[in-house]
Amino acid sequence: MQRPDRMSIYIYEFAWILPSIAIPVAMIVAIAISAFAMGINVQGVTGRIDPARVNETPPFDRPGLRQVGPNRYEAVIVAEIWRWVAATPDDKSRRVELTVPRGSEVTFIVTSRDVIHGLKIENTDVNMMIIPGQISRTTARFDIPGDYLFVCHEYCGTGHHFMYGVLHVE
Ligand SMILES: [Cu+2]
Repeated sequence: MQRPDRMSIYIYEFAWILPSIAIPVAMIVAIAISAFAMGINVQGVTGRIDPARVNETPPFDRPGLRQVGPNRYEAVIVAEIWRWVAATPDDKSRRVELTVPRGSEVTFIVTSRDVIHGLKIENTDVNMMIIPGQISRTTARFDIPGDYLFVCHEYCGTGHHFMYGVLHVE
């Protein structure tokens, strides 16, 4: 093997340097293509809201579940430390329970009043960041009866583990 002088790089060194630059570059290109060319974005963000005026801003002035068509429901939910509000703003119960018939399509419209939360509903694709100032929206279909736990999946303070509710599918 050739003895290296100050300016040369061993071929083995180069074999590691090249992929350690090429792999991150390829990943950044892949993220840019998926975000800008294919339009793949974080689930749900559909609008902006003044987080200080959640109570006065529709639809969050009337949180809760409502039927909007045959087998179609809208669940308007406000996240705050440390509960999901899906009833009148003065309802102090920590646990939210929503009930829909089997085969329902439920659109979740969610925002946060204070800090960053996350909404994850078990056994569904619903997995959204709930960020103050943003309205997150997603739709899921519930064909299998049962209780679907929904939780906050973004650590939001000491009461984070209390932040859960249940969607009953009858
Ligand atoms: Cu949390």
